[in-house]
Amino acid sequence: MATLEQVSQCVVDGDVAGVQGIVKQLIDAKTPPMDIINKGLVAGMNIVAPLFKSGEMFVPEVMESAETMNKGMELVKPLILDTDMTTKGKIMIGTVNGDLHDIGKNLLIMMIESSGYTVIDLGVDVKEETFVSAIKEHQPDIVGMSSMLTTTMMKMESTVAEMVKGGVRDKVKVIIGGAPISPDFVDEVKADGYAEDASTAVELCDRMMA
Ligand code: B1M
Repeated sequence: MATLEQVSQCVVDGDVAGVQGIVKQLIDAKTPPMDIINKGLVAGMNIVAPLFKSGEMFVPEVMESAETMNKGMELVKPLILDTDMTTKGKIMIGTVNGDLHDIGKNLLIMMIESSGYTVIDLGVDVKEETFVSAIKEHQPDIVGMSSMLTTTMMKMESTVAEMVKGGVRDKVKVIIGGAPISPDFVDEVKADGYAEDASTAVELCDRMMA
């Protein structure tokens, strides 16, 4: 019988080939999909993070862990999406200019989509001008920016400034998040809201759309 600990271990080991077999067994055994995400896949990344920080794991190994996490998510994602739901609003999300981290953003997108929003994923390393042209093209209700590096978090401010310059700032609500971001950063970059994780981001969007 497969366990959630085995899923975490696959992520830690970067076992891209093995993770889907274990996740499939858990799905067949009716394990709640959010447990597979939070207690399996994300729990594994939470083991990886301090090992990376302390130098016990290196970039190529962490990339394998990220790939393993994404492989596992592929199987769980359809289970938490309700395709018949009418959309609650349109949310555009991207990782800021210079930043390539996308695991948190992808998890965020999954949770937001599964709660009934239409999501436009701008990907990673999104330039300030790209946010602005995409707002003009898609006219989202909310724009979310993710940053994982202290060296890229100020790109949130330059992106908001570019939105002002492009005449679209007052047409959207701006929300921010990511490991180095704190609630008081909202005022600094002239955003509208902060969420510390994917679930609170959904609550924040719901409050903003109410
Ligand atoms: Co990077 N990395 N990394 N990395 N990496 C961190 C962020 C770091 C803290 C590791 C450390 O402890 N030293 C550190 C940043 C230090 C700092 O700036 N102070 C760091 C560094 C230094 C780097 C490089 C510079 C390393 C190098 O090359 N020497 C490099 C930078 C590349 C670049 O972006 N230009 C780099 C590269 C990488 C990998 C490619 C190896 C890989 C990314 C793979 C990928 O994303 N596809 C990677 C990873 C995996 C990490 C850690 C270990 C894990 C991040 C993660 O995926 N967590 C990370 C350590 C850490 O975070 N403690 C680290 C799991 C994920 C579910 O959580 O992303 O936090 P998280 O997302 C959460 C919340 O933050 C929140 O909700 C999410 C879900 O609950 N959230 C939002 C995120 N965005 C939000 C937006 C919102 C709301 C909530 O509203 C819009």
